[in-house]
Amino acid sequence: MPNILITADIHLHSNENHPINQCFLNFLKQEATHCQALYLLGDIFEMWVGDDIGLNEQATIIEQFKKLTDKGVPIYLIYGNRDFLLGKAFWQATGIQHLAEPYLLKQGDQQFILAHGDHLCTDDKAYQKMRAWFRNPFIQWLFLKLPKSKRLQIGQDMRAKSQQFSQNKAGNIMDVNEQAVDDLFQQFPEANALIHGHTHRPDCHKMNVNGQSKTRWVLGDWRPEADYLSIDAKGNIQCLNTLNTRDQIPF
Ligand SMILES: [Mn+2]
Repeated sequence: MPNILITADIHLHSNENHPINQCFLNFLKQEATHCQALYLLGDIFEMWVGDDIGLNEQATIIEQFKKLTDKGVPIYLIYGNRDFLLGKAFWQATGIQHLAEPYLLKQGDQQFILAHGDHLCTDDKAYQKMRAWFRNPFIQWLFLKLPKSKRLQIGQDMRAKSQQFSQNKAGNIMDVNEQAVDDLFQQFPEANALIHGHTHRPDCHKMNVNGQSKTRWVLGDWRPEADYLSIDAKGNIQCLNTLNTRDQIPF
């Protein structure tokens, strides 16, 4: 039986010819073609300021998603902090299904909590405030009423600001908060592992919650290694990478 594949934080560029886009396209055409299901844990796109813009810019990737779902490969997506405006036209064009986070995935005897991961970074108070604001449906509705050029401008400004803030903030503030992770495991006591992205700190952390050993898998951002997790029918999980993108992807 084919495996479940999970990845996150591709941050696909608006230019389709960008090496990261080509690398992800190859992943969809090769590794993902025979999988049981593909789970995308947010920030698949670097910026998404409306389906009317994104579906055009990302036409090649969209078409490949559609080919896969038409072929019977289910694809599921959790919003990231950059692509939470993916809307109805996107789901229709791709056949991808949206999952609310946290999502509990069951495979074999194992259960996995899936999330983008940004809501676990509770030490970054300013970010959490901003997140609540942008996730407000009324704010989103207003934003999507703006002309394309204005939305692109705002998106680019926010991107630049976020890069600037990240450089000035202490590293630990932008990582997940241990208590928040602990709370999430308490909420899903049957889960053996948590899988998330967002922090771009790929790792496999072992921890103890109420005397039980748990694992926290953190997916990287495909720079330089195009990481993904593969879960077999029994629920065994392993980290793989499709290729080393070190020489291809400008930082
Ligand atoms: Mn993110």
